[in-house]
Amino acid sequence: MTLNIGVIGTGAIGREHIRRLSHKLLGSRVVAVTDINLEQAARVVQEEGITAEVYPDGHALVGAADVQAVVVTSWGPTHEEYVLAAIAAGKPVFCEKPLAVTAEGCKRIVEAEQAHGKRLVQVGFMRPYDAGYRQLKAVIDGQRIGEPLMIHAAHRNPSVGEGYTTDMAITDTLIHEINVLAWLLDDQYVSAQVVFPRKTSQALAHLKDPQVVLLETAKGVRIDVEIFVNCQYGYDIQCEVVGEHGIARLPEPSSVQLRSDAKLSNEILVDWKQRFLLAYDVELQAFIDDLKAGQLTGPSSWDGYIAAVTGDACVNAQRSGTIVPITLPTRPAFYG
Ligand code: NAI
Ligand code: ISE
Repeated sequence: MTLNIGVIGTGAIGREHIRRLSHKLLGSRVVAVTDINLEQAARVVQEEGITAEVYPDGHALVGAADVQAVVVTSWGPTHEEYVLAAIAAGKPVFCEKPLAVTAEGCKRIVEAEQAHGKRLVQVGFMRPYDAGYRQLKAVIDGQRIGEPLMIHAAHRNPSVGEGYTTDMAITDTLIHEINVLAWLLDDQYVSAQVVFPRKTSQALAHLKDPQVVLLETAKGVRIDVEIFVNCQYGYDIQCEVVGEHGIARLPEPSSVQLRSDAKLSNEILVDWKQRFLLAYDVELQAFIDDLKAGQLTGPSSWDGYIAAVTGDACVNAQRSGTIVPITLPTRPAFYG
């Protein structure tokens, strides 16, 4: 049985997901799309060679009789509205990060989903589906380096647009490390601090870039994450776990080692589309397969809420310059 999916937002990642849901993954097809730019939506349908109806807005798409599941890839501030609409319609929904732009918004989704009585939401935290992060977790869980003591991480984008703001380094970018590092360590955060190194001349006037976020976990692990979104040279994700008797590093994406012109070089990827291509495939295939099996098991609304609570503390730390305590609520039994 093929899952009929409606996609809200046909921009960069929306088009990527439409392509994988239509031509790459097993058991799904896109039957409906929408975007506030309806011309773009129609163009994507035509260029991707799919038979999908273009709906006037997200609510019409959610209500469409042939839409069995919803994928939300519109701008972050619109996510809460559409996820709540899908829950109200009793339809499963895959929502790209962030689940909502505030912790309160995420909490409203958690409450609505619990009132519905069954999990309907998967959040687009794809890094736990990345093969490199899974290998890293296997090393940690296998006690290959002893107990983790520190993590040194970096999240580097080559550049960002003029609409990218200092707090988005947390809510739009660091949110991936917030999610994946807690998963890696099976731990949770207790405090956050943000420091600002010398600003790069490549950042627009309004943007503080780079930033270094210092996190402490309940088990006492100290984490530093460099966020540098105008690094120029490429899209570079680094993660090094320092344990009691060893160090484990996130594998570099595989690339040919070139010896030429008296140089030794490897290519560096330039954006998230390629760097996490397979992870996006795996997370969405898991969404499809879980729905067929009758139970979602991927990143939940609760994970989205916890990430937002942690993100809010980091934004507070950006603004205050102080160490901000993080108090996370207890996970309800509903979320396993
Ligand atoms: P984008 O700007 O390329 O695409 C967003 C699309 O949503 C645009 O076409 C816009 O017209 C449409 N849109 C905005 N408001 C809408 C509404 N009310 N109803 C319907 N369509 C609406 O942005 P991008 O980069 O594709 O990001 C979209 C979302 O995906 C963001 O939340 C972002 O955080 C997330 N994302 C996640 C990534 C990941 O690694 N998991 C990577 C890139 C984006
Ligand atoms: C973007 O929205 C993503 O989620 C990418 O994975 C991240 O690397 C980038 O910084 C965000 O803007």
